[in-house]
Amino acid sequence: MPDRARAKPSESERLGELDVLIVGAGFAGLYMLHRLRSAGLEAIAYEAGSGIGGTWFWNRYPGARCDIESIEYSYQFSEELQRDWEWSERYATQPEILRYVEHVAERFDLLPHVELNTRVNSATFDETTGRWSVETDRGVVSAQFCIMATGCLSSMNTPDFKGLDSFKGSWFHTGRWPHEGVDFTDQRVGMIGTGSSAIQSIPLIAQEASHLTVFQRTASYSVPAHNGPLDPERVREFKADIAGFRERNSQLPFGAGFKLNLAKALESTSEQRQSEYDERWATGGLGFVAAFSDLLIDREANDTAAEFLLQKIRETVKDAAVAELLSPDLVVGCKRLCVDTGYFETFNRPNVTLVDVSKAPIEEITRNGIRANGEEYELDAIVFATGFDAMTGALLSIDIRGRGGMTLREKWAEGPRTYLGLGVAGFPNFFTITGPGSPSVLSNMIPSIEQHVNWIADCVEYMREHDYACIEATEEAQDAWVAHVNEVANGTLFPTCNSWYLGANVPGKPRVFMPYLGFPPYVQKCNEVAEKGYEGFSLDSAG
Ligand code: N01
Repeated sequence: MPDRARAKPSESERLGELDVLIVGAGFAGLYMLHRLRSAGLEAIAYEAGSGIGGTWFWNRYPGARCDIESIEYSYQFSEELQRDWEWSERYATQPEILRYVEHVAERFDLLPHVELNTRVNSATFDETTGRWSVETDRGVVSAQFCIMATGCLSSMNTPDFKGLDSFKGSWFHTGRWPHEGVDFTDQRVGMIGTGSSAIQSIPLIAQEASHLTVFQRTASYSVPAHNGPLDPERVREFKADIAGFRERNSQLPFGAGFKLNLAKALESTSEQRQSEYDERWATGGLGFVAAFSDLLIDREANDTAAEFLLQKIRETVKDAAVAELLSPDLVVGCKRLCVDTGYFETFNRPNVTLVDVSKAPIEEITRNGIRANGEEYELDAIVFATGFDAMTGALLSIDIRGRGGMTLREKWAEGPRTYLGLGVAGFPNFFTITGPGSPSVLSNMIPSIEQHVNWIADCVEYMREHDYACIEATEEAQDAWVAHVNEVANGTLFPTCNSWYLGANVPGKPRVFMPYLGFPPYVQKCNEVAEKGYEGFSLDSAG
């Protein structure tokens, strides 16, 4: 994409003042822009990257693809767009998703309203004017509303390993992969991490590198993707009933078309369980967690799924000691289940070594490689597949100040607190798209994004129609929502392991379960709030 940003005066420079400033031009920021501009508002999106696409702009590591099926991981706001666009594979690759985002931006003429290469450093609410003053590395702009479309997994987690500066080889983070790609031919590569990004890239890097050493702190469960060309019959069925397909999926707990089995594992016979798990394994994908309705609620039920997955590891990995190390001792689904193509098989290759760093952390990065368990592993390149400061990292990297100069960092010192993952008490006219406290990462992200964007755009239009200048979540509504989010999570097995859903992967981050579990009840709640004149928010005709 050409760097247009510096070629012409920016829209903000021309306009001086905006109705809405959107931070981020990924799936969320772009659709927000479309909705607001269609409603006649002056809105622009500031994007730190040199291109649009957010997650799909940055995550270009080998094997990067979505773990939600392509026909579901797409916008539904335009019937024509859904009809016209043809996905090529069951799970789309990063380049294909990026092409899709770029197509959408061009089709709906969004690019002139995106300021690329523009990082937002601070956003301050001015109580006298009732407007946000937003400072970027290119100047200051004023807007009535500030909308954060900063993504849930966009702020990288790069652990502070001692000695990284001394490493004489090259190093990369999966979340900021070089656009020109990396050639690992004849290189000794070290990979730190075994989450989704690592599991997708390990099989491909192992084929290229002379040797791959994987440093594993926590083993992950993974199910096969069984990826391949998209079945034309499936596409035909989808296009024959797009609205029905979307509506049915929106009624499912994760807002994604995982075939839900209402039976309980503990009330089924071992033959029924085996048959259900076999079928899910043969189908592949995240739908495995919907095999029984008690899997994510009852530890004993979950153990039956764990045993099935552990058996698959033992059957696949030839070296029993390596298979044992690759076997998680966790609740299935508690950390995000991974979806792979040939991950466990890769450990049968003679050029792949697994190093257990669960009992003692990596000691240091040396000039020549990585020292762990008292041994130095010589490497030419290191890949950090160490994930993200999820859900709050990108928001808190900006100096956001609400009423009384209170910063969001201070407000969230004990963990994020929001009303519906949409608004924050003390921060008027400020919205977060798929913020903490909304289904977000525990749902199909694109429908969740669209639902949030539609809700916010409807709210802004409602305010205009009713001459309101200012909207703000109340502390009471926020407290009640936070309590409810926790109550729902505590009724499940999700809070029982050290996942990034809890912030447990980032040292010092408060341990708070951030996503809301249950897409359909969440949507219902948001609709009710809007129908009741934005219940739980205070609305004012002056700032
Ligand atoms: O990150 P992760 P990710 N020393 O946090 C390890 C989405 N996504 O980028 O588990 C040693 O899952 C860490 O160990 P531990 C998806 O939602 C989707 O892989 O903390 N190791 C872990 O093994 C996913 O869940 C797709 O003990 C260290 C790994 O690094 C989310 O993004 C693809 C360490 C990080 O795993 C994040 O996935 C990719 C240390 N100091 C991502 N610090 C698809 O759509 C961290 N680790 C398929």
